[in-house]
Amino acid sequence: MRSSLQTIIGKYRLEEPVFVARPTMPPFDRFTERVRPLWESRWLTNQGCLHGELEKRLEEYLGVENLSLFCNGTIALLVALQSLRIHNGEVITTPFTFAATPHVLHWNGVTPVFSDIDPQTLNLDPGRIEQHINSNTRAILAVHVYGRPCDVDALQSIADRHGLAVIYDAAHAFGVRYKGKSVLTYGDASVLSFHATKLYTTMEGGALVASSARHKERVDFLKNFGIADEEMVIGPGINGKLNEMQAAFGLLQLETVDIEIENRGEISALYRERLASIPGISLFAQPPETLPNNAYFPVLVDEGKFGLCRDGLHAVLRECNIITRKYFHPLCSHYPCYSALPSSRPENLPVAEDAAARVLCMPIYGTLQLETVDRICAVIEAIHKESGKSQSL
Ligand code: T4K
Repeated sequence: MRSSLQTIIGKYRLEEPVFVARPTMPPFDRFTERVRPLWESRWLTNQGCLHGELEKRLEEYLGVENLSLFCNGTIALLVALQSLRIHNGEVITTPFTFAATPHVLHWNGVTPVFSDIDPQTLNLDPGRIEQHINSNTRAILAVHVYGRPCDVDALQSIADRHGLAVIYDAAHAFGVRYKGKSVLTYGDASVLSFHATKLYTTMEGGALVASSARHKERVDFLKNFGIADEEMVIGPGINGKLNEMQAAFGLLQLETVDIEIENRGEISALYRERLASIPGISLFAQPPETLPNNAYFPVLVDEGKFGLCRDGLHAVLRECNIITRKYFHPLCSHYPCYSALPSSRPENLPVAEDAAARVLCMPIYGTLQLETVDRICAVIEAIHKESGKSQSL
C-alpha cells in the first residue's frame, strides 16, 4: 500500500503548505494609517482610545453588552473565574478542549472534574454532569467546541438546580448566534479568543462578556491589577490588557469579518459536498437554531470503512503538504498534570476518548481557495480508494 500512497503523494502534493488556519491580513497601508496617530499621542496601552472604540464596536457587532477586551483568551478565562469568586473546590469541564480550559482551573486553585461529551456535538453531555456534582462543586466550565453551541438550556437548568455558576469558553464562537441571540449571552460569563488562528484576530487577544455592568466593572479592575485609582488597589488583579496596536488590528478585522465568515461558509459547503460520500469520513450535522461561523471543519475517521486510521490519513495529507490538525488529541485528561484525577479515567470518558482518536480538522480560512479545497477532497478520496483496495486483498 505504501507505494500506491507514494503515487498519490507524487500526484497531489501541493507546492506550498496549506495550514489548518491562517489569519486574513488587512491591507498593510490601512494598518499603518490606523496606528500612525499613536506615534503622535504616544498612548500605547492602558485602555487607550482604540481599545475603547474596539470594545464598543465589538459589542455592537456581536449583539452583547459588558464586553471587556483582554490580552488573550486564557487570561480572560482566568479572570472570568476570579470575577465569579471561583478560586477553590471543583469545576466540571470537558476533556475535549484546548489546554487552556483546564489550566485556568488549576491556576485558580480549582480541581478540574472531567465529564464526558455528547457524540453529536462533542460538547459537554448534560446527561453526564450531575453524577459529578458534590458539595465541593462550584461551577460548570463548558466549551462551545468548534463554535457549535452547547446545550445551554440543559446546562443552565442543572446549574440552577445545584446553585452553580456557568462559564462558557467561547474561544471558537465569535459571531455565533443561537436561538436568535449571541451565544455569548448565555451563562454567567463567556470568553472569546482572538488568537492569530481564530477567524477574528487581534494577533493575540480575547474578550470576556460579563453578565451585568457591575460584573464588567469587577472584570475591568481585575484585568488591570485591581487598580481603582492612583492610590487605591482594591484587590489582587492581574495584567490582562490589550494594547493599542492590537486594538487597531482588531478594528480593521471587524471591517471584513462578515466576508471572512461568508467565505468559510462556502468552503464548508464544498467540503460537505465532496466528503459526504467518502466511506469512513463522517461529517457533523449543522447545529439547529444556529447561525454558525464555520470556525473549524472537523471530520471523524472510521478506519474500518475508510481503509486508513486517522493518524495514517493525517500523515499522508502532511506529506501532500496539507497540514490538518487533531484538535483535540490528546484529551486534557491524558496530560500528565491531570491523568491521575479520578475523573480522568478513560472509562469515565468513552465518547471523548473515541472522538479524540478519530477527529481531524481540515484547513479552513477565508483566503483558502475553493480549488485547493477541491484538491484536498480529491486527495482524501484517492487515499480511500487506494487504502480500501489493499484492505480487500
Ligand atoms: N479555549 C479554547 C477552546 C481554545 O481553543 C483556545 C485556544 C483557548 C481557550 C485559549 O485562547 P488564547 O489564550 O490562545 O487566546 C492554536 C492556538 O495557539 C490557540 O489559540 C487555539 N486555542 C488552538 C486551538 O490552536 P496550536 O498550538 O495549534 O497553534 P499553532 O501555532 O500550531 O498554529 C496552527 C496553525 O495556524 C499553524 O500551522 C499555521 C497557522 N498560524 C499560526 C500562527 C501562530 C498562522 O498562520 N499564523 C500564526 O501567527 O494552538
